[in-house]
Amino acid sequence: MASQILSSGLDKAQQAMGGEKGAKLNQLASVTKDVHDKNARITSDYGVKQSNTDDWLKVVNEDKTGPMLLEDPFAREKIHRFDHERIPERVVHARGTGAFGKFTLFESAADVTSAGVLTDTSRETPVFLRFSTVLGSRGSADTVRDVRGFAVKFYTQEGNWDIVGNNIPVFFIQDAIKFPDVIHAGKPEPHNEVPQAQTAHNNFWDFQFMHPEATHMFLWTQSDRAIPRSYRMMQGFGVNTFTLTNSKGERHFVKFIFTPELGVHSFVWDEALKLAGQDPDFHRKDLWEAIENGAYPKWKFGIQVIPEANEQDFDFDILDATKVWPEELVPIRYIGQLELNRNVDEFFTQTEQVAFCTSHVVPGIGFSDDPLLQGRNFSYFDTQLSRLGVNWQELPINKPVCPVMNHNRDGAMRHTITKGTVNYWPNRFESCPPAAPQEGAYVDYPEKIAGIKARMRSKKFKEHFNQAQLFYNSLSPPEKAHVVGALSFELDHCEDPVVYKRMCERLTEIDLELAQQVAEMVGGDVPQNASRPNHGKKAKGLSQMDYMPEKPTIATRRVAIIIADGYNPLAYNGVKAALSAAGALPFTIGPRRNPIFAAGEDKGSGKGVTPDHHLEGMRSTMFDSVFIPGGAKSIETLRKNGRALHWVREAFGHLKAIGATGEAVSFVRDACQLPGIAFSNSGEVVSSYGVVTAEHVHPESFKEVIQMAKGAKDFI
Ligand code: HDD
Repeated sequence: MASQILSSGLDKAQQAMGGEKGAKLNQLASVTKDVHDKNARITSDYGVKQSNTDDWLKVVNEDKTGPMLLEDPFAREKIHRFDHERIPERVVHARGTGAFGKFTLFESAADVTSAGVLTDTSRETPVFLRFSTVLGSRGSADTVRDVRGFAVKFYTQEGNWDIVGNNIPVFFIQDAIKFPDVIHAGKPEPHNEVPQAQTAHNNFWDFQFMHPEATHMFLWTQSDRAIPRSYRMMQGFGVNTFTLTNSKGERHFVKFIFTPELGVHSFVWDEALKLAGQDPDFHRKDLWEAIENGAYPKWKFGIQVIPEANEQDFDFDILDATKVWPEELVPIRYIGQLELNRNVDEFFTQTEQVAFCTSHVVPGIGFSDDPLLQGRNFSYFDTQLSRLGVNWQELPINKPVCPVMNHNRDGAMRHTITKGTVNYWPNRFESCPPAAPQEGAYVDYPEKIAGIKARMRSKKFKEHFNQAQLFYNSLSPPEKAHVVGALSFELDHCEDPVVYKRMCERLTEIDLELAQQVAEMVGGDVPQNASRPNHGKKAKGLSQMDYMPEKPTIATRRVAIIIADGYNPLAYNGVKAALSAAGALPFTIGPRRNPIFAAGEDKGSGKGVTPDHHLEGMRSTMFDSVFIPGGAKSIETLRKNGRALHWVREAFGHLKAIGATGEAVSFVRDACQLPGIAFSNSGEVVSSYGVVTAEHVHPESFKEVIQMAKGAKDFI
């Protein structure tokens, strides 16, 4: 039976990965049990089979009622286990989701590092990636405005390497000692625990004003980057400056970057707000759905490298985590690919128990004196001790795939049984000695340090606004408008005039027009002069418009097709087939989730189409695009349905691609009610403002709908 359990745990992806390349999944399979195993029976935790787990043992009278017996070991075990099911949630990044995958290299970085994972192009390194929001509790909504965590565990042959990154390349603070302050200020306020998973409150913005160093980062959080459409459509950044050392012992400073194959895309704010209530698990489900459908998300992995000798060549400090390294100065060298291809088997033991440490690096990779990183290196290990206990690295999801052996022992929940009579080094048997460098031991870089003990920052750390301006200037006009909207929303939620008025002043350090627009909206004093001139410089790679996919694609995009009885089957079937062929996910939506009949289809003998959902069950926000086929009777019904009308209007307001044929053209025109849009009124296919209409069903119209749906928001 044991081998059956093992092999049933080996799914297709794992078998495909095979051998050494499937090292992590094979390891996990050895501790995986299958609840669907036909031979499985309920036992107590101590292994005794149980006949009834529904009724507590009682002393019963003839009516079968009576007091329960404390004696019942099974009932007590079940309740006691339940009482202790929860562990502390992460103090930040509590809400998240994860998946397995692989990391491959297409170019060796042997010129800058000796790390096997970055030099051996024949390797397939297993990975686990956990995405998260930062401020919300474990049960909070996915789509809130927040930074997203992007934490990758590489199970390398030389030990685990963790990149604990975010989807934004900079951070709020420069020194780790400020971390508790920035998090306290962002989390719900202490007196009433309000608001949940929001930065739209007094304390957060008070902190931002008190810390000019946060200016660059808060601007990123007010941009579209903080409301991603999908975890699959955002970048990942290691943020901190690490180092790479090559086999000659030469050291380089490095930043790590992941760029998604699908491009970088976001919601509009209204969508994100609504989805937080309509589908709080939207991102979690989106990732799960894509992987289950075989649409494996992929990121290009890049490094930005600065030789040690060039550390002082820049007008910012390259160890300052509130700064990016502009690509014009330090190009990104893309050398690898990360792919996610397998969902977890169990959320708690995998996604919840996975634990990352910035301090976990492998030979060839090291730290820098980045004061945020140095503090992080202390914090992560420490937090795992309170969250998971001292033996957290023995948990299956955290366990390295290479051998682990040392003289660390004991502690709560120790699993490994280490045989032998000594638990210290050196010992008379010379058992378990340290490794030599040629055996792959980690070699510390012999950095020369001389200095005085002081609580200080370097001079360059004190400049806070140049890159905030650089970021703002690099945004496209719609992105800038979104920043104005976001700041206006957030500061409107601050009741204390001291907070919002000061923040309006702070914005004059970035851009006068930005400050004026926001001040006007939120009740600040509208400034007449900038605190400093905007230098006007721009850099590439900061606007997310720079990350449109190389090949525009509709793959994995969710498209709603709305029909009612009497719809035109030619248009419905044609668009549905075209969407599926292009890798999109079409969902049929009708007034009911019972068969809907096409024009000319006899209700008595016809089978009809059973919609995936009904109009009350879903909302336009859950889809990227909407198509409505014609059919006089169908459109007559939809015209009377407020939900259908609102669907089209809302989708248009959210800049989504909308397609309509035949009678649906006038329906969409009436729903959108915007004079500027052109509609088809004869045989032609017309595309206007993301709305594609065709009076006649025509293969061209399907193509055009798909083309438009590939990027309506970006296109508009
Ligand atoms: Fe952190 C979790 C990312 C600064 C202390 N952090 C955590 C996670 C991510 C980040 C993605 C979730 C990991 C997971 O999925 O389990 N943190 C960052 C980035 C930072 C950063 C990109 C800036 C460059 N963090 C930072 C500082 C400190 C911490 C300066 C403390 C001095 N972070 C923690 C933590 C957490 C954490 C308290 C909570 C749960 C955990 O570590 O495992 O230790």
